Amino acid sequence: APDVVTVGETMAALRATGPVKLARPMELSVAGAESNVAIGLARLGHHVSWVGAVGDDEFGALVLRTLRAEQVDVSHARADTEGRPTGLLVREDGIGDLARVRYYRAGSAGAALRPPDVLAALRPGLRVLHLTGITPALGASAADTVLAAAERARELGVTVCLDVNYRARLWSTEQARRTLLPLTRHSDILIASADELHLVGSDPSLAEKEAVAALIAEGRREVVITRGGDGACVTTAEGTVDSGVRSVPVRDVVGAGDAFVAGYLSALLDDLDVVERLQRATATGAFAVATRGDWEGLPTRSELALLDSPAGTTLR
Ligand code: KDG
Repeated sequence: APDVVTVGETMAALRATGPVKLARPMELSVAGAESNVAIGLARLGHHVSWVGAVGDDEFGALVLRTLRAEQVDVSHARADTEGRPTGLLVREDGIGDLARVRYYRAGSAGAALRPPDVLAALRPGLRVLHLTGITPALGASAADTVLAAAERARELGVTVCLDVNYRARLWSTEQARRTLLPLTRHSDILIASADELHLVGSDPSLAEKEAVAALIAEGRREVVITRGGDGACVTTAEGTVDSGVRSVPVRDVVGAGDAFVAGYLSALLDDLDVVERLQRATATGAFAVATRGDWEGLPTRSELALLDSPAGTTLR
């Protein structure tokens, strides 16, 4: 039985090595914030189930095959029977580490997620339900599904983790706030960047410190604020802990947040304390940043320690 369930849309991902309009070659992979977390957890040896819908098409087969190969349980995933396609994401690499992402996911199978899809996967004994603010942005049915999942998990005593992950291409801040506020009230662990706090706090005008304190006062168990290359901090009722910074050569920052979450939840599942959770999270985040692709470079458990080898080490 899985320790973690996550629910979301996973798309086919095309990555161009330059402007698409110049017909550069593209690499095909898969992308989805929640499945990135699932892969990260599975690589670290945890039992994790991804719930979602794909099209009854080759991209859908690619998504399911990839997740299966990564030891992610897909027994609650389904292929759409009404002709909706698998969503697509196109990414163009720009100058340095700047990248542009475009979605082709309106009307996709993954956006047509319904509450029964995920409710069947939530069983007593499950430890964590991981959600992001991307899935509820896909439409009313997906938003209902995510909220229903959070409510059921709560009833079962399952820890609910919500990564805000605001995507401006999918919805406005007003829409996001309206949908994410009720979802936040069902979450135990809230993960956000400082500039996302106004989407999940009951008083959007509060500064970071006060906003975090208010979230804790309203019943969130842990509020994790991520700061990209500057690390992260966690606030609980006991106080705030800072991660410190890990410097790695930056190759590709997309997926770093998901890798961070995977490390954080992995350490939580291992019953490690907040300091150790942050340590593992910054380590897995660093792996994602230092390697190409959203999830391809995520570490296995034995690879975690490699980050501490001296620069230029060759393993033979
Ligand atoms: O977190 C990385 C994601 O941005 C990527 O995998 C695609 O889920 C995705 C999204 O909607 O942006």
